[in-house]
Amino acid sequence: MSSSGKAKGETTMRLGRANFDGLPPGIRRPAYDRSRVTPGIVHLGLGAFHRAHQAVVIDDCLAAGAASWGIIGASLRSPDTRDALAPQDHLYTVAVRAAEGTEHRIIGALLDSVVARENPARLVDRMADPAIRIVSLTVTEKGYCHTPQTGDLDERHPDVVHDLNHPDTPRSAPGFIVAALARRRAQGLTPFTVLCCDNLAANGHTVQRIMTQFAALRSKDLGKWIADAVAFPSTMVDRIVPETLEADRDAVSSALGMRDAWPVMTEPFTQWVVEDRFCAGRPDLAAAGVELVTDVRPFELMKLRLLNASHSALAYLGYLAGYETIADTMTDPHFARLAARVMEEAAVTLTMPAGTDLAAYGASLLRRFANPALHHRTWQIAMDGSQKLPQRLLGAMQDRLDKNLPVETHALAVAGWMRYVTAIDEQGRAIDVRDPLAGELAALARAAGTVAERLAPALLGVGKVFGPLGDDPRLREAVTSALGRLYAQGARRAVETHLST
Ligand code: CS2
Repeated sequence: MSSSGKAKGETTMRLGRANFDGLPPGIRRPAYDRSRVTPGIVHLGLGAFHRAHQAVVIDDCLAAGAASWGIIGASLRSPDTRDALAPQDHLYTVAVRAAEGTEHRIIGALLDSVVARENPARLVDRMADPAIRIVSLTVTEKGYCHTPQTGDLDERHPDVVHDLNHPDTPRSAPGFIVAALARRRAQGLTPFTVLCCDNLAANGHTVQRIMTQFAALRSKDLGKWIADAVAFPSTMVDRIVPETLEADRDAVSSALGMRDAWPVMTEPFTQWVVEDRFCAGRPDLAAAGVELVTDVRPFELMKLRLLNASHSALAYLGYLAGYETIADTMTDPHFARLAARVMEEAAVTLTMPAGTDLAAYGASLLRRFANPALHHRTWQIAMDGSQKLPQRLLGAMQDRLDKNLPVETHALAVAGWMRYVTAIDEQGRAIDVRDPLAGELAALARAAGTVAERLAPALLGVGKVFGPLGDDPRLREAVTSALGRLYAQGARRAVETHLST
Protein backbone atom coordinates (compact mmCIF):
# COMPACT_ATOMS: atom_id res chain seq x y z
CA MET A 1 0.00 0.00 0.00
CA SER A 2 1.13 3.51 -0.62
CA SER A 3 -0.69 5.82 1.78
CA SER A 4 -0.22 8.73 -0.57
CA GLY A 5 -1.11 6.81 -3.74
CA LYS A 6 -4.58 7.76 -4.93
CA ALA A 7 -7.04 5.08 -5.81
CA LYS A 8 -9.99 5.50 -8.10
CA GLY A 9 -12.65 7.71 -6.54
CA GLU A 10 -10.35 8.89 -3.77
CA THR A 11 -11.01 12.32 -2.35
CA THR A 12 -8.13 14.35 -1.03
CA MET A 13 -9.55 14.60 2.48
CA ARG A 14 -8.13 12.04 4.92
CA LEU A 15 -9.93 10.55 7.89
CA GLY A 16 -8.69 12.36 11.00
CA ARG A 17 -9.93 14.06 14.15
CA ALA A 18 -10.18 17.44 12.40
CA ASN A 19 -12.49 15.98 9.74
CA PHE A 20 -15.21 14.28 11.80
CA ASP A 21 -17.72 16.93 10.78
CA GLY A 22 -17.26 15.96 7.17
CA LEU A 23 -18.46 12.37 7.75
CA PRO A 24 -21.94 11.41 6.55
CA PRO A 25 -24.49 11.18 9.40
CA GLY A 26 -24.84 7.37 9.19
CA ILE A 27 -21.22 6.74 10.15
CA ARG A 28 -20.84 5.92 13.85
CA ARG A 29 -17.93 7.70 15.52
CA PRO A 30 -16.30 7.74 19.01
CA ALA A 31 -18.93 8.79 21.55
CA TYR A 32 -16.40 10.30 23.97
CA ASP A 33 -13.86 13.07 24.23
CA ARG A 34 -10.77 11.40 22.83
CA SER A 35 -8.45 14.16 24.03
CA ARG A 36 -9.12 13.02 27.63
CA VAL A 37 -8.27 9.37 27.02
CA THR A 38 -4.95 8.10 28.39
CA PRO A 39 -3.23 4.78 27.67
CA GLY A 40 -3.77 1.77 29.95
CA ILE A 41 -3.12 -1.04 27.46
CA VAL A 42 -0.20 -1.89 25.19
CA HIS A 43 -1.23 -4.28 22.46
CA LEU A 44 1.37 -6.37 20.62
CA GLY A 45 0.40 -7.36 17.08
CA LEU A 46 -1.53 -4.45 15.61
CA GLY A 47 -3.20 -6.45 12.86
CA ALA A 48 -6.73 -6.34 11.50
CA PHE A 49 -8.04 -8.85 14.04
CA HIS A 50 -7.13 -6.73 17.06
CA ARG A 51 -8.56 -3.61 15.48
CA ALA A 52 -11.87 -5.34 14.65
CA HIS A 53 -12.19 -7.18 17.96
CA GLN A 54 -10.56 -6.05 21.21
CA ALA A 55 -10.20 -2.42 20.11
CA VAL A 56 -13.94 -2.23 19.43
CA VAL A 57 -14.68 -3.49 22.95
CA ILE A 58 -12.28 -0.95 24.42
CA ASP A 59 -13.94 1.75 22.31
CA ASP A 60 -17.21 0.80 24.03
CA CYS A 61 -15.47 0.94 27.44
CA LEU A 62 -14.18 4.42 26.64
CA ALA A 63 -17.67 5.50 25.63
CA ALA A 64 -18.85 4.21 29.03
CA GLY A 65 -16.34 6.50 30.75
CA ALA A 66 -13.26 4.29 31.33
CA ALA A 67 -10.96 7.05 30.06
CA SER A 68 -7.69 5.58 31.37
CA TRP A 69 -7.85 2.47 29.16
CA GLY A 70 -6.77 3.71 25.74
CA ILE A 71 -4.52 1.49 23.61
CA ILE A 72 -0.97 1.89 22.36
CA GLY A 73 -0.52 -0.57 19.48
CA ALA A 74 2.77 -2.18 18.53
CA SER A 75 3.57 -3.85 15.24
CA LEU A 76 6.46 -6.21 15.81
CA ARG A 77 7.96 -5.83 12.34
CA SER A 78 6.18 -4.02 9.56
CA PRO A 79 5.79 -0.23 9.58
CA ASP A 80 2.73 -0.35 7.24
CA THR A 81 0.05 -0.01 9.91
CA ARG A 82 1.80 2.84 11.71
CA ASP A 83 2.52 4.61 8.41
CA ALA A 84 -1.11 4.37 7.38
CA LEU A 85 -2.66 5.22 10.74
CA ALA A 86 -0.39 7.99 12.05
CA PRO A 87 -1.53 10.53 9.38
CA GLN A 88 -5.14 9.86 10.39
CA ASP A 89 -4.63 10.26 14.17
CA HIS A 90 -4.89 6.46 14.52
CA LEU A 91 -8.57 6.59 13.66
CA TYR A 92 -9.85 3.87 11.38
CA THR A 93 -13.09 2.33 10.18
CA VAL A 94 -14.53 -1.04 11.07
CA ALA A 95 -16.76 -2.09 8.15
CA VAL A 96 -19.28 -4.68 9.33
CA ARG A 97 -20.43 -6.66 6.31
CA ALA A 98 -23.57 -8.73 6.01
CA ALA A 99 -25.70 -9.84 3.08
CA GLU A 100 -28.08 -6.96 3.87
CA GLY A 101 -25.38 -4.29 3.70
CA THR A 102 -22.40 -2.71 5.44
CA GLU A 103 -22.25 -0.63 8.62
CA HIS A 104 -19.30 1.66 9.23
CA ARG A 105 -17.95 2.64 12.60
CA ILE A 106 -14.93 4.83 13.37
CA ILE A 107 -12.85 3.51 16.27
CA GLY A 108 -10.93 5.91 18.52
CA ALA A 109 -9.48 3.49 21.10
CA LEU A 110 -6.07 3.31 19.47
CA LEU A 111 -4.12 6.35 20.63
CA ASP A 112 -0.68 5.73 19.18
CA SER A 113 1.40 3.04 17.54
CA VAL A 114 5.03 1.94 17.51
CA VAL A 115 7.07 -0.35 15.30
CA ALA A 116 9.03 -2.63 17.60
CA ARG A 117 11.82 -3.40 15.12
CA GLU A 118 12.60 0.29 14.62
CA ASN A 119 13.01 1.08 18.28
CA PRO A 120 12.68 -1.90 20.60
CA ALA A 121 13.90 -0.02 23.66
CA ARG A 122 11.11 2.53 23.25
CA LEU A 123 8.48 -0.19 23.24
CA VAL A 124 9.96 -1.72 26.40
CA ASP A 125 9.79 1.76 28.01
CA ARG A 126 6.14 2.13 27.13
CA MET A 127 5.28 -1.32 28.46
CA ALA A 128 7.18 -0.59 31.67
CA ASP A 129 5.21 2.64 32.26
CA PRO A 130 3.10 2.09 35.43
CA ALA A 131 0.04 3.53 33.64
CA ILE A 132 0.02 0.36 31.51
CA ARG A 133 -1.94 -2.29 33.36
CA ILE A 134 -2.67 -4.74 30.57
CA VAL A 135 -0.44 -6.01 27.75
CA SER A 136 -2.60 -7.86 25.26
CA LEU A 137 -1.40 -9.90 22.30
CA THR A 138 -2.50 -11.04 18.85
CA VAL A 139 0.80 -12.16 17.36
CA THR A 140 -0.61 -15.35 15.73
CA GLU A 141 0.30 -18.88 16.76
CA LYS A 142 3.86 -18.65 15.54
CA GLY A 143 4.55 -15.41 17.41
CA TYR A 144 5.00 -17.21 20.72
CA CYS A 145 8.19 -19.02 19.63
CA HIS A 146 6.89 -22.26 21.07
CA THR A 147 6.42 -25.83 19.90
CA PRO A 148 2.68 -26.12 19.28
CA GLN A 149 2.62 -29.83 20.02
CA THR A 150 4.04 -29.50 23.54
CA GLY A 151 3.28 -25.88 24.43
CA ASP A 152 6.91 -25.33 25.51
CA LEU A 153 9.16 -22.43 24.55
CA ASP A 154 11.39 -23.35 21.61
CA GLU A 155 14.73 -22.42 23.15
CA ARG A 156 16.47 -22.77 19.80
CA HIS A 157 14.11 -20.38 17.98
CA PRO A 158 16.35 -17.71 16.40
CA ASP A 159 14.35 -14.86 17.97
CA VAL A 160 14.61 -16.46 21.41
CA VAL A 161 18.36 -16.86 21.00
CA HIS A 162 18.59 -13.23 19.86
CA ASP A 163 16.49 -11.93 22.74
CA LEU A 164 18.46 -13.79 25.39
CA ASN A 165 21.59 -12.16 24.00
CA HIS A 166 19.95 -8.70 23.74
CA PRO A 167 17.48 -8.61 26.64
CA ASP A 168 16.82 -4.85 26.41
CA THR A 169 16.32 -4.70 22.65
CA PRO A 170 14.26 -7.81 21.93
CA ARG A 171 12.44 -8.93 18.77
CA SER A 172 9.89 -11.49 19.87
CA ALA A 173 6.68 -11.12 21.84
CA PRO A 174 8.06 -13.23 24.73
CA GLY A 175 11.24 -11.11 24.64
CA PHE A 176 9.27 -7.85 24.97
CA ILE A 177 6.98 -9.09 27.71
CA VAL A 178 9.82 -10.47 29.80
CA ALA A 179 11.97 -7.36 29.25
CA ALA A 180 9.17 -5.06 30.40
CA LEU A 181 8.25 -7.24 33.38
CA ALA A 182 11.91 -7.46 34.42
CA ARG A 183 12.11 -3.66 34.30
CA ARG A 184 8.97 -3.27 36.40
CA ARG A 185 10.22 -5.74 38.94
CA ALA A 186 13.60 -3.97 39.17
CA GLN A 187 11.79 -0.68 39.75
CA GLY A 188 9.49 -2.13 42.41
CA LEU A 189 6.40 -1.65 40.24
CA THR A 190 3.45 -4.00 40.03
CA PRO A 191 3.30 -6.19 36.91
CA PHE A 192 0.72 -5.85 34.15
CA THR A 193 -1.75 -8.55 33.16
CA VAL A 194 -0.72 -10.49 30.04
CA LEU A 195 -3.85 -11.02 27.97
CA CYS A 196 -3.37 -13.50 25.13
CA CYS A 197 -5.97 -13.13 22.36
CA ASP A 198 -4.63 -15.79 19.97
CA ASN A 199 -6.14 -19.14 19.07
CA LEU A 200 -3.87 -21.32 21.20
CA ALA A 201 -5.20 -24.11 23.38
CA ALA A 202 -5.47 -22.94 27.01
CA ASN A 203 -3.95 -19.71 25.77
CA GLY A 204 -3.39 -17.96 29.13
CA HIS A 205 -1.88 -21.04 30.69
CA THR A 206 0.27 -21.76 27.64
CA VAL A 207 1.56 -18.20 27.48
CA GLN A 208 2.32 -18.19 31.20
CA ARG A 209 4.42 -21.28 30.70
CA ILE A 210 6.25 -19.82 27.69
CA MET A 211 6.98 -16.53 29.48
CA THR A 212 8.07 -18.24 32.67
CA GLN A 213 10.38 -20.57 30.76
CA PHE A 214 11.83 -17.65 28.83
CA ALA A 215 12.33 -15.55 31.99
CA ALA A 216 13.96 -18.47 33.82
CA LEU A 217 16.59 -18.60 31.08
CA ARG A 218 17.46 -15.03 32.11
CA SER A 219 17.23 -15.64 35.85
CA LYS A 220 15.55 -18.18 38.11
CA ASP A 221 14.19 -15.42 40.37
CA LEU A 222 12.65 -13.54 37.48
CA GLY A 223 10.98 -16.74 36.28
CA LYS A 224 9.53 -17.35 39.73
CA TRP A 225 8.31 -13.77 40.11
CA ILE A 226 6.55 -13.93 36.75
CA ALA A 227 4.97 -17.27 37.63
CA ASP A 228 3.74 -15.93 40.98
CA ALA A 229 2.90 -12.27 40.43
CA VAL A 230 1.69 -11.93 36.85
CA ALA A 231 -1.86 -12.82 35.77
CA PHE A 232 -2.31 -14.61 32.44
CA PRO A 233 -6.07 -14.94 31.96
CA SER A 234 -7.19 -17.31 29.24
CA THR A 235 -9.51 -15.91 26.60
CA MET A 236 -11.65 -17.12 23.75
CA VAL A 237 -11.76 -14.56 20.96
CA ASP A 238 -14.03 -14.84 17.96
CA ARG A 239 -14.69 -12.62 15.00
CA ILE A 240 -13.99 -13.39 11.37
CA VAL A 241 -11.70 -10.69 9.99
CA PRO A 242 -10.45 -11.24 6.45
CA GLU A 243 -7.44 -9.37 5.17
CA THR A 244 -8.33 -5.88 3.86
CA LEU A 245 -7.90 -5.54 0.11
CA GLU A 246 -7.40 -2.40 -1.98
CA ALA A 247 -11.00 -2.64 -3.23
CA ASP A 248 -12.18 -2.66 0.42
CA ARG A 249 -10.21 0.50 1.15
CA ASP A 250 -11.81 2.18 -1.84
CA ALA A 251 -15.31 1.06 -0.84
CA VAL A 252 -14.89 2.34 2.72
CA SER A 253 -13.37 5.61 1.56
CA SER A 254 -16.27 6.21 -0.76
CA ALA A 255 -18.79 5.50 2.05
CA LEU A 256 -16.91 7.92 4.30
CA GLY A 257 -16.47 10.63 1.66
CA MET A 258 -12.81 10.76 2.75
CA ARG A 259 -9.84 8.44 2.56
CA ASP A 260 -9.26 5.80 5.22
CA ALA A 261 -5.98 4.09 4.24
CA TRP A 262 -6.29 1.28 6.80
CA PRO A 263 -9.86 0.14 7.52
CA VAL A 264 -10.76 -3.39 8.67
CA MET A 265 -13.50 -5.66 7.29
CA THR A 266 -15.50 -7.96 9.50
CA GLU A 267 -18.78 -9.76 10.16
CA PRO A 268 -21.61 -8.77 12.54
CA PHE A 269 -20.80 -11.55 15.03
CA THR A 270 -18.28 -10.94 17.79
CA GLN A 271 -17.52 -12.83 21.00
CA TRP A 272 -14.92 -12.49 23.73
CA VAL A 273 -14.90 -14.81 26.74
CA VAL A 274 -12.31 -13.87 29.36
CA GLU A 275 -11.16 -15.54 32.53
CA ASP A 276 -11.62 -12.90 35.21
CA ARG A 277 -8.11 -12.90 36.64
CA PHE A 278 -6.31 -9.56 36.26
CA CYS A 279 -3.43 -8.45 38.48
CA ALA A 280 -3.59 -4.69 37.88
CA GLY A 281 -7.25 -3.91 37.26
CA ARG A 282 -9.31 -3.88 34.10
CA PRO A 283 -12.04 -1.79 32.50
CA ASP A 284 -15.66 -2.86 32.93
CA LEU A 285 -15.49 -5.39 30.12
CA ALA A 286 -18.83 -6.99 30.99
CA ALA A 287 -20.62 -3.72 30.26
CA ALA A 288 -19.06 -3.88 26.79
CA GLY A 289 -20.42 -7.36 26.10
CA VAL A 290 -17.46 -9.48 27.23
CA GLU A 291 -18.35 -12.73 29.02
CA LEU A 292 -16.26 -12.93 32.19
CA VAL A 293 -16.01 -16.50 33.47
CA THR A 294 -13.92 -18.51 35.91
CA ASP A 295 -12.99 -21.21 33.37
CA VAL A 296 -12.55 -20.37 29.69
CA ARG A 297 -11.21 -23.75 28.64
CA PRO A 298 -14.51 -25.32 27.51
CA PHE A 299 -15.34 -22.27 25.36
CA GLU A 300 -11.85 -22.16 23.88
CA LEU A 301 -11.93 -25.82 22.94
CA MET A 302 -15.42 -25.44 21.53
CA LYS A 303 -14.29 -22.62 19.29
CA LEU A 304 -11.01 -24.22 18.23
CA ARG A 305 -12.55 -27.61 17.50
CA LEU A 306 -15.76 -26.42 15.85
CA LEU A 307 -15.02 -23.07 14.21
CA ASN A 308 -11.28 -23.16 13.55
CA ALA A 309 -11.13 -26.89 12.76
CA SER A 310 -13.85 -26.70 10.13
CA HIS A 311 -12.36 -23.45 8.83
CA SER A 312 -9.03 -25.22 8.27
CA ALA A 313 -10.76 -28.22 6.67
CA LEU A 314 -12.60 -25.88 4.28
CA ALA A 315 -9.43 -23.89 3.65
CA TYR A 316 -7.19 -26.80 2.56
CA LEU A 317 -9.76 -28.90 0.76
CA GLY A 318 -11.60 -25.87 -0.65
CA TYR A 319 -8.37 -24.35 -1.95
CA LEU A 320 -7.44 -27.64 -3.63
CA ALA A 321 -10.90 -27.82 -5.19
CA GLY A 322 -10.35 -24.37 -6.68
CA TYR A 323 -12.49 -22.24 -4.33
CA GLU A 324 -11.13 -18.81 -3.58
CA THR A 325 -13.12 -17.93 -0.48
CA ILE A 326 -14.83 -19.71 2.39
CA ALA A 327 -18.21 -18.39 1.22
CA ASP A 328 -17.58 -19.82 -2.27
CA THR A 329 -16.60 -23.15 -0.73
CA MET A 330 -19.79 -23.16 1.32
CA THR A 331 -21.92 -22.81 -1.81
CA ASP A 332 -20.86 -26.39 -2.61
CA PRO A 333 -23.24 -28.55 -0.55
CA HIS A 334 -20.63 -31.27 -0.07
CA PHE A 335 -18.23 -28.86 1.54
CA ALA A 336 -20.94 -27.34 3.71
CA ARG A 337 -21.82 -30.84 4.83
CA LEU A 338 -18.16 -31.63 5.50
CA ALA A 339 -17.84 -28.56 7.76
CA ALA A 340 -20.92 -29.71 9.67
CA ARG A 341 -19.43 -33.22 10.01
CA VAL A 342 -16.16 -31.88 11.42
CA MET A 343 -18.21 -29.99 13.99
CA GLU A 344 -20.45 -32.92 14.89
CA GLU A 345 -17.51 -35.25 15.32
CA ALA A 346 -15.58 -32.70 17.41
CA ALA A 347 -18.62 -31.94 19.56
CA VAL A 348 -18.53 -35.39 21.20
CA THR A 349 -15.01 -34.62 22.50
CA LEU A 350 -16.20 -31.56 24.46
CA THR A 351 -17.57 -31.24 27.97
CA MET A 352 -19.53 -28.02 28.07
CA PRO A 353 -21.23 -26.13 30.91
CA ALA A 354 -24.93 -26.97 31.28
CA GLY A 355 -27.11 -25.05 28.88
CA THR A 356 -24.57 -24.90 26.02
CA ASP A 357 -26.30 -25.84 22.77
CA LEU A 358 -23.52 -27.13 20.52
CA ALA A 359 -25.88 -27.92 17.66
CA ALA A 360 -27.14 -24.33 17.62
CA TYR A 361 -23.54 -23.07 17.87
CA GLY A 362 -22.53 -25.22 14.89
CA ALA A 363 -25.52 -24.02 12.86
CA SER A 364 -24.60 -20.41 13.56
CA LEU A 365 -21.01 -21.10 12.40
CA LEU A 366 -22.27 -22.49 9.11
CA ARG A 367 -24.33 -19.32 8.57
CA ARG A 368 -21.30 -17.15 9.37
CA PHE A 369 -19.08 -19.08 6.95
CA ALA A 370 -21.66 -18.60 4.21
CA ASN A 371 -21.75 -14.77 4.62
CA PRO A 372 -21.51 -13.70 0.96
CA ALA A 373 -20.29 -10.20 1.85
CA LEU A 374 -17.04 -11.44 3.43
CA HIS A 375 -14.20 -12.19 1.07
CA HIS A 376 -12.26 -14.56 3.34
CA ARG A 377 -9.70 -16.35 1.24
CA THR A 378 -9.07 -20.06 1.73
CA TRP A 379 -5.39 -19.25 1.14
CA GLN A 380 -5.37 -16.87 4.12
CA ILE A 381 -6.75 -19.47 6.54
CA ALA A 382 -4.44 -22.14 5.09
CA MET A 383 -1.41 -20.20 6.37
CA ASP A 384 0.67 -21.57 9.24
CA GLY A 385 -1.05 -24.94 9.31
CA SER A 386 1.86 -26.53 11.20
CA GLN A 387 1.06 -24.18 14.07
CA LYS A 388 -2.70 -24.64 13.89
CA LEU A 389 -3.29 -28.35 13.34
CA PRO A 390 -2.57 -29.56 16.89
CA GLN A 391 -5.20 -27.45 18.66
CA ARG A 392 -7.74 -27.46 15.82
CA LEU A 393 -7.72 -31.06 14.57
CA LEU A 394 -5.26 -33.32 16.35
CA GLY A 395 -6.56 -32.85 19.90
CA ALA A 396 -10.05 -33.89 18.81
CA MET A 397 -8.60 -36.87 16.90
CA GLN A 398 -6.71 -38.00 20.00
CA ASP A 399 -9.88 -37.74 22.09
CA ARG A 400 -11.90 -39.66 19.51
CA LEU A 401 -9.26 -42.39 19.32
CA ASP A 402 -9.32 -42.60 23.12
CA LYS A 403 -13.06 -43.24 22.86
CA ASN A 404 -12.57 -45.73 20.02
CA LEU A 405 -14.44 -43.48 17.60
CA PRO A 406 -13.55 -43.22 13.90
CA VAL A 407 -11.36 -40.31 12.79
CA GLU A 408 -11.84 -40.40 9.00
CA THR A 409 -13.42 -36.94 8.73
CA HIS A 410 -10.61 -35.15 10.56
CA ALA A 411 -8.12 -37.36 8.71
CA LEU A 412 -9.43 -35.99 5.42
CA ALA A 413 -8.75 -32.44 6.65
CA VAL A 414 -5.23 -33.42 7.78
CA ALA A 415 -4.65 -35.09 4.40
CA GLY A 416 -5.86 -31.86 2.75
CA TRP A 417 -3.15 -30.01 4.68
CA MET A 418 -0.56 -32.59 3.55
CA ARG A 419 -1.62 -32.29 -0.07
CA TYR A 420 -1.51 -28.49 0.26
CA VAL A 421 1.99 -28.28 1.79
CA THR A 422 3.46 -30.24 -1.11
CA ALA A 423 3.11 -26.78 -2.71
CA ILE A 424 1.76 -28.16 -6.02
CA ASP A 425 -1.97 -27.94 -6.65
CA GLU A 426 -4.27 -30.33 -8.50
CA GLN A 427 -3.54 -28.58 -11.80
CA GLY A 428 0.22 -28.83 -11.25
CA ARG A 429 0.55 -25.13 -10.39
CA ALA A 430 2.64 -23.86 -7.49
CA ILE A 431 0.92 -23.07 -4.19
CA ASP A 432 2.33 -20.15 -2.21
CA VAL A 433 2.57 -22.01 1.11
CA ARG A 434 3.13 -19.67 4.06
CA ASP A 435 4.25 -21.60 7.09
CA PRO A 436 7.29 -21.45 9.38
CA LEU A 437 7.93 -25.10 8.45
CA ALA A 438 7.17 -24.63 4.72
CA GLY A 439 10.75 -25.45 3.62
CA GLU A 440 11.01 -28.57 5.78
CA LEU A 441 7.58 -29.81 4.71
CA ALA A 442 8.23 -29.22 1.00
CA ALA A 443 11.56 -31.07 1.24
CA LEU A 444 9.85 -34.06 2.88
CA ALA A 445 7.18 -33.96 0.19
CA ARG A 446 9.74 -33.83 -2.61
CA ALA A 447 11.61 -36.80 -1.18
CA ALA A 448 8.42 -38.83 -0.70
CA GLY A 449 6.83 -38.07 -4.06
CA THR A 450 3.10 -38.15 -4.71
CA VAL A 451 2.52 -41.61 -3.29
CA ALA A 452 0.25 -41.41 -0.24
CA GLU A 453 1.87 -44.46 1.37
CA ARG A 454 5.18 -42.60 1.47
CA LEU A 455 4.07 -38.97 1.82
CA ALA A 456 1.64 -39.46 4.74
CA PRO A 457 4.13 -41.29 7.01
CA ALA A 458 6.86 -38.78 6.14
CA LEU A 459 4.71 -35.84 7.25
CA LEU A 460 3.23 -37.70 10.23
CA GLY A 461 6.81 -38.07 11.41
CA VAL A 462 7.14 -34.28 11.91
CA GLY A 463 7.15 -34.44 15.71
CA LYS A 464 6.69 -30.68 16.20
CA VAL A 465 3.25 -31.03 14.63
CA PHE A 466 2.06 -34.55 15.43
CA GLY A 467 4.04 -35.67 18.47
CA PRO A 468 3.33 -39.28 19.52
CA LEU A 469 -0.07 -39.19 17.80
CA GLY A 470 1.79 -39.52 14.49
CA ASP A 471 2.66 -43.11 15.46
CA ASP A 472 -0.91 -44.23 16.16
CA PRO A 473 -1.71 -46.93 13.57
CA ARG A 474 -5.40 -46.01 13.36
CA LEU A 475 -4.56 -42.38 12.60
CA ARG A 476 -1.84 -43.38 10.13
CA GLU A 477 -4.23 -45.63 8.27
CA ALA A 478 -7.02 -43.01 8.14
CA VAL A 479 -4.72 -40.19 6.98
CA THR A 480 -2.90 -42.34 4.42
CA SER A 481 -6.08 -43.56 2.80
CA ALA A 482 -7.59 -40.05 2.75
CA LEU A 483 -4.44 -38.74 1.08
CA GLY A 484 -4.60 -41.59 -1.43
CA ARG A 485 -8.16 -40.56 -2.30
CA LEU A 486 -7.12 -36.93 -2.66
CA TYR A 487 -4.50 -37.94 -5.20
CA ALA A 488 -6.76 -40.37 -7.00
CA GLN A 489 -9.96 -38.33 -7.11
CA GLY A 490 -9.11 -34.70 -6.36
CA ALA A 491 -10.44 -32.81 -3.34
CA ARG A 492 -13.98 -32.25 -4.55
CA ARG A 493 -14.72 -35.90 -5.30
CA ALA A 494 -12.79 -37.08 -2.23
CA VAL A 495 -15.06 -34.98 -0.02
CA GLU A 496 -18.12 -36.33 -1.79
CA THR A 497 -16.87 -39.93 -1.48
CA HIS A 498 -16.13 -39.47 2.21
CA LEU A 499 -19.62 -38.14 2.90
CA SER A 500 -21.22 -41.08 1.14
CA THR A 501 -19.44 -43.64 3.36
C1 CS2 B 1 -9.10 -18.54 10.92
C2 CS2 B 1 -9.29 -17.61 12.11
O1 CS2 B 1 -7.23 -17.67 9.77
C3 CS2 B 1 -7.66 -18.61 10.46
O2 CS2 B 1 -6.96 -19.57 10.73
O3 CS2 B 1 -9.56 -19.80 11.23
O4 CS2 B 1 -8.58 -16.44 12.00
C4 CS2 B 1 -10.77 -17.31 12.37
O5 CS2 B 1 -11.32 -16.51 11.34
C5 CS2 B 1 -10.97 -16.62 13.69
O6 CS2 B 1 -10.38 -17.39 14.70
C6 CS2 B 1 -12.45 -16.40 13.95
O7 CS2 B 1 -12.63 -15.95 15.25
